[in-house]
Amino acid sequence: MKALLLIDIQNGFCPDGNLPVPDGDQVVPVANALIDSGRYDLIVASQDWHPAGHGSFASAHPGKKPFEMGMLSGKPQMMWPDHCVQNTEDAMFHPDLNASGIDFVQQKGQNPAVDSYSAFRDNDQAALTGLAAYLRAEGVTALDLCGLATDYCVKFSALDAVEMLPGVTVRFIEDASRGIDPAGVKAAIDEMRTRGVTIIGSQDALA
Ligand code: VGL
Ligand code: ZN
Repeated sequence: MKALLLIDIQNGFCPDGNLPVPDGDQVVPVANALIDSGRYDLIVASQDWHPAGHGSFASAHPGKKPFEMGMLSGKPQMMWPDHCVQNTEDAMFHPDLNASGIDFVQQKGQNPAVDSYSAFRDNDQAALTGLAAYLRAEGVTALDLCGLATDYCVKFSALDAVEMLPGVTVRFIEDASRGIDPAGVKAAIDEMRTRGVTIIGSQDALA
């Protein structure tokens, strides 16, 4: 059972969004080719889905500016611009993404007191989203992931997939992903590889 996990391909992370990832929209045609390829038995997408005033937003911390470090529930936290607020345009999937091909959507980041980069669990690892149980129940044995952003939500989702889905082959599709910071992207790819994630291109996934 082969699954594709599309991470946060939302307006908010594309060039006109509130937390734009450079060239974030360029993952859309690649993601569509993967969705339409017939290579996957199951297509899952995550959606960053914050309540207004979420604690990861700089605007919730007087005196803090976006992209500074701050604190959230006693832990260091990157202060983000307000982004992907539930039910807003910023939180919708990119309009060109073939969303009709998605079988299951996993929302995350609803708890205002903790951020959730991973589609599998909150950053403090206390609360699970239920995605691992869903993929296990579906009998998934191979998981390919891609999307936005490589150095945050894609990386943490890939590492959690390796840890929480023992026996499942996990691959990261590099050209179907974009990151926020070039040095962060390189470090993220190195870390994923070290932790057992195979790095591939979409041509490998489509082969
Ligand atoms: C993300 C920062 C904050 C992501 C989500 O999808 O990579 N990054 N929220
Ligand atoms: Zn977020």
